[in-house]
Amino acid sequence: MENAILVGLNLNNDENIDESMLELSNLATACEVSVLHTIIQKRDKPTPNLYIGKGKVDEVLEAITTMEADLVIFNDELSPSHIRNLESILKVKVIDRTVLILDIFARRAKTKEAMLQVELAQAKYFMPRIVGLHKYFSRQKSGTGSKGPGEQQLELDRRILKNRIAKLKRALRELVQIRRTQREKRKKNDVFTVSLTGYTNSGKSTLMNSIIDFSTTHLEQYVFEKNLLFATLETKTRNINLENNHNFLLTDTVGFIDRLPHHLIEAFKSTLEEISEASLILHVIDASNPNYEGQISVVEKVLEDLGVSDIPIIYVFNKIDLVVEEKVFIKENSICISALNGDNIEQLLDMIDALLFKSIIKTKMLFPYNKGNIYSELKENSNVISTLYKDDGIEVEIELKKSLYNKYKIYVI
Ligand SMILES: Nc1nc2c(ncn2[C@@H]2O[C@H](COP(=O)(O)OP(=O)(O)OP(=O)(O)O)[C@@H](O)[C@H]2O)c(=O)[nH]1
Ligand SMILES: [Mg+2]
Repeated sequence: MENAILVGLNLNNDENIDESMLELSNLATACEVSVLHTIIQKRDKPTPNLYIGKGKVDEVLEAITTMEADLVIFNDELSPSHIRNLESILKVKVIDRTVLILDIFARRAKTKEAMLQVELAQAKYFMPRIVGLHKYFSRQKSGTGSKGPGEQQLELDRRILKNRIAKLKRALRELVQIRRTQREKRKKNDVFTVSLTGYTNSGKSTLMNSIIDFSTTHLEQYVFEKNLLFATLETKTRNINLENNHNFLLTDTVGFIDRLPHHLIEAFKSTLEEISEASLILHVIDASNPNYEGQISVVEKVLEDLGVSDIPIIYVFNKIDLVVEEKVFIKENSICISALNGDNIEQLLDMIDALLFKSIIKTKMLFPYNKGNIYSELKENSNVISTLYKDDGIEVEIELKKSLYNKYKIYVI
């Protein structure tokens, strides 16, 4: 177990700095690092050599000595030269928030795709830092940040890491192709998809399970939920069937965090494509978090980076059971729920239903027997409520999308 001092720079009097340091501490705990002390410095901008002021570095050094720390973790991504300069004075390993996040992702990745994605992000992060790493990997063979692209590769030179990056990209491209094909198939079937998105630990997976409970088919498997940062890395899709026989696919995926490393966003783009292709997004918010508004902004910024626009969003204020003080959640298209105890899930499903199926038309049609193929097509793509075999053809009561309605409206009776 490593013992760490946390260091944060409070730029421009950020009122959320304490929350941000608490989050860093949680990230450290998730990496099995024990946090001894937190040091914050107020400044307008980082210093060119040491990131924080020289006096503050002395304070950190003193804390390291008196508390016997063997690791210093900065709340922001440090440049390779900042790390080098700080390590030469502090004489212990210096890492940053990015390394912690990458480390957690590496610990959590289970599927081949997630492992490749994380390794790619790590390799890209370590690429410009490889010289410094040689130094401390020869000194210390384990610990946070070293579960990197693997010590093996780090012993090798930049060129080999570069080849590895190219190889990872190739392997990922193949997997992405498989995922795309699956999605295309779904699209052809004209099924709506709803994507769960939000800050990590906001309750996305719990909500998914809660919605599965309300689904009439009861056949779908639950997903993993836990009080853990980044409990979910792999995308999971489940079929949800509502009481009125409307159905849609619900997708759960990786959560976001403040200062999510851009290499990770890049590497996870293929996974996150699911979000950008959804018919509807449920933005799940931990309403009990004091900084829930800041978290909403982080998520909205990542969605923007992913090029998500024009997709309707429902703001789902979750964990409302934990909210004691009066708070007003003003956002249009929003709802307060508790995914844990099932409060307001039915109302949320009504909202989803109304948004998804608003352009759906309910009608009666009659298909002559020689047009049986159209009937078969519609049976696959629409919701056939009842079928009657009459002398002059097949009479159906049906709910279908506007486009299909327009195509076949000559059969309407
Ligand atoms: N009190 C309360 N706790 C909740 C609620 N919803 C989720 N939680 C808890 O919050 C924690 C995180 O829940 P998850 O569903 O795993 O969160 P997530 O958004 O999927 O998190 P990641 O996959 O890590 O991004 C778990 O301990 C849940 O039990 C809620 O409505 N009320
Ligand atoms: Mg989850």
